[in-house]
Amino acid sequence: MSKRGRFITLEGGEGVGKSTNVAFVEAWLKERGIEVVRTREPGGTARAEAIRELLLDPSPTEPLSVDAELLLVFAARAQHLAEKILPALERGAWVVCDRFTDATFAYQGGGRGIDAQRIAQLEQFVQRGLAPDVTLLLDMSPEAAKERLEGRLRDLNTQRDRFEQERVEFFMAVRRAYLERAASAPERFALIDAAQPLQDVQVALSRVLEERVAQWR
Ligand code: Z5A
Repeated sequence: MSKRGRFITLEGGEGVGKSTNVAFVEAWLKERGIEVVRTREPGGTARAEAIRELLLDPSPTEPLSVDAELLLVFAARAQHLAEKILPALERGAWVVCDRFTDATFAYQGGGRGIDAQRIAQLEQFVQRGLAPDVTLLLDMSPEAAKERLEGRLRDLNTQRDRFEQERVEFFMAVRRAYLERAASAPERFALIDAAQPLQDVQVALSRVLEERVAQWR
């Protein structure tokens, strides 16, 4: 039987460089001969991506209730776990995921104000104890991250999604919640300064990966 794979997540506010660095982490692991499944949340499978559409839809005609948002996030996660994450880990592949449940504690908890214990109940129900082996938290000020995204929104001429329309106070609360979670589980989290030039961010990520891979192999 193959050894269970490792589960690596990247977290942080919008525009901190998660998508860019998920690709970097995937390439770094593949260069070392590791089978990698790269994925993201909300989403990662066809049905979970359909739920993502509902979550991001900025249509003002029917506001999404805070509880419905929380349950949709976990419905997408349940599907993602069953269809993609758990089968990959079980066959020995490593999973690199752009956001996971820490995002729920940060956005629905810190941002929307849902009690962390309620989120933890759903986490237990859906994940049955599964947690990432390491979480790479890319941290920078929301104002600076927003500036990065403004350029992209202008270049691509795209509409802001439901979360991108939130005010800076929302993203400050999200950042605080992420930092509190990192402080409460320092053995799982690696905190990376995402305001550095990309090359320096990736040097920092490589250091963490080298250390963890050496421990795990
Ligand atoms: N959400 C939730 O509420 N609850 C949950 O449980 C989960 C999610 C799982 C969609 O996520 C939304 O779902 C999310 C929270 C919610 N909304 N928000 N906010 P998403 O991951 O798709 O959304 P996102 O965070 O907005 O992704 P993003 O805008 O693509 O940001 P990113 O992936 O962190 O950044 P990036 O695309 O890699 O980089 C942004 C730009 O900066 C790009 O032009 C890069 O080339 C540039 N960049 C990257 N790094 C650097 C450095 N170091 N220097 C300079 N420029 C850089």
